[in-house]
Amino acid sequence: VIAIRRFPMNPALLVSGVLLFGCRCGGQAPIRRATAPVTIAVIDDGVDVSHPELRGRIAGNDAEHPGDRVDDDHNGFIDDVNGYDFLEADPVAVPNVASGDPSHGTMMAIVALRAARIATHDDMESADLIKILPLRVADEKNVDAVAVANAIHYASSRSGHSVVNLSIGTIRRTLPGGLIAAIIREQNIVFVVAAGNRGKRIDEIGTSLCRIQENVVCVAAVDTNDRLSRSPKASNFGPLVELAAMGVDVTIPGSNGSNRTETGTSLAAAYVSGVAARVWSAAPQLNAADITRVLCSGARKSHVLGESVRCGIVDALRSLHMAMATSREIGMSASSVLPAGMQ
Ligand SMILES: [Ca+2]
Ligand SMILES: [Ca+2]
Repeated sequence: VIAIRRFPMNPALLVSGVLLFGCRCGGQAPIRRATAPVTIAVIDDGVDVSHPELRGRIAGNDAEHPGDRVDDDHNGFIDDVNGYDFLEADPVAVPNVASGDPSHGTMMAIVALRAARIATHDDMESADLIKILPLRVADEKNVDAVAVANAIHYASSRSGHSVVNLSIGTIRRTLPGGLIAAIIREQNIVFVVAAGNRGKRIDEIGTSLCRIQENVVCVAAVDTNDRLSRSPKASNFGPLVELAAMGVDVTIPGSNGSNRTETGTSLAAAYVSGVAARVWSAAPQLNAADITRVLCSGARKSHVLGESVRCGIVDALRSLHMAMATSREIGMSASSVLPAGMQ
């Protein structure tokens, strides 16, 4: 358990609208509430914005009037009120699914929002600050790397902090230079990338986005016993993978009321995206690099998982507490010095 000391209220933090809450660590501690909006851009195969769990949780665009085929906010995208479809150059980023089953992107959105809320026992008011931005770049078969780069650029143009969820697996053949550049360019975004489901060491896969270290958090999938997911969705692993998160037999609600279970590193990445957004929302003074650091330093070590990932299993509360401590350092000394033990 991370000890959080009580400390005097800092006027600098009050000015920024952030109140520090004490922590009764070890019990149902009052944790720092979400205070700032954070967007989770789901760069995927589209999100069903009418899914019961996503109603009211989509990052809108008030400056854009829907359905009039006019780019009201002059951002280059017509009628982009619920994200954008970069595959079809269309305002409607909904997936092509005929059945009631949620698309991959819809599942990512649901898992991310649940992680943001449940991991910290949030009230709805806090949860409401975290919203999904659907950006479609893939159909059922292929990911369009150019569309991904464009979607990243679009996400960066939105106000407030952004987490980008990239549960799109490895790119075939080679990693496009344009996509790498698009990620590295956006140092104010936390990118959360799925490690992939081939059961391999990431450093042996030349085309993995996890090879980009800068501002990318790579996530492996584990079950409730901290074991990496197994075939046919065997989690990749290795020193280039920072975190592991729950990604085995995750219950996903369909839009028609039925449930199904899913396994894979995509789900684990979405979980971490939700946690990252929640932590950032409570500590908006932190930058993207700070958030990736507190996710890593707050991660739980597991003897079962061992050295399969670099930092451990994502732990929302511990990371939140570390973010608080880091915010305090920033507020008091105007520097981003991290407490001892962080990296
Ligand atoms: Ca527009
Ligand atoms: Ca319009």
